[in-house]
Amino acid sequence: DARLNYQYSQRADGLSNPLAKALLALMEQKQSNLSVAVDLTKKADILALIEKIGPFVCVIKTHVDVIEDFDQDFVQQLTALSEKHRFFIFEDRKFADIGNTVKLQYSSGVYKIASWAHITNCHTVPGEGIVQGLKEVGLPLGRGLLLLAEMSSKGSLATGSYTETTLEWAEKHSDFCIGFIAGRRFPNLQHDFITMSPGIGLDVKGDGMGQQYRTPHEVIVNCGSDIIIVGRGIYGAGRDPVVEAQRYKKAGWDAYQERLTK
Ligand code: 5FU
Repeated sequence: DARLNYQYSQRADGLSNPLAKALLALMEQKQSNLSVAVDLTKKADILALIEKIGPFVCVIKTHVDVIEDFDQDFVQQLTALSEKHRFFIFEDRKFADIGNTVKLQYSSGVYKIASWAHITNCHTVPGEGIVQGLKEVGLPLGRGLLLLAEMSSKGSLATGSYTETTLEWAEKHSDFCIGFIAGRRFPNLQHDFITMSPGIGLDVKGDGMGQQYRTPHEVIVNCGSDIIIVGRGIYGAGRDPVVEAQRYKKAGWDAYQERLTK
């Protein structure tokens, strides 16, 4: 796959979605392929963490349904931080229902995810209609979708023909699908896609609840992924998030540089 040796910014031509192009350009500008998963439950804690690590990331990944005091002000402050520090917002919602329902879940309710999240994702277990439903809402707003082609957790059922069919739907909806959540790059696809990999850790191998960690080098150099997603490795107990964000940013970027010269 020749595109493994392309710079991120050179890959923009292979993707039609404008948000995907902007993300690839930003990664090159900020020299960051680091996405941080900010899985904290208090609005103030999340915003304070993002204020500190924002300069080092290309994407901030949220789970807004775990925030105890979520409100519209959180969205405004998060959006302001994304403009100040220049990162994209990825709500890791993992939609998993029929097209009509996910349209409502994406656009409406308490969270109104489509109104502020540049990127969201979905499972493909309900069939292709989930992509169609999300696309009806997200494409006119300039959003991008990641399909969960694989998961990092032990025993995941997203393998084999499930993963293969997921790739087909991404190809078919490449105007809206910007890439995959997966542990590796998928070869021989017609379009280019951005691969984002969770389950990244430099110090530990797992969390005792099924999470499995691999290093930035392993996923980016050996497996061809594009963006590392790191959560507790950055903000976990006893860690200095600024030190860790810089450490993971460097590990991710060094791995990418190594891949370019392979
Ligand atoms: F799709 C996935 C997956 O396959 N594995 C994950 O771990 C998503 N995740 C998310 O990445 C998960 O919901 C957390 O938000 C984050 C990983 O956090 P950690 O603290 O680095 O384990």
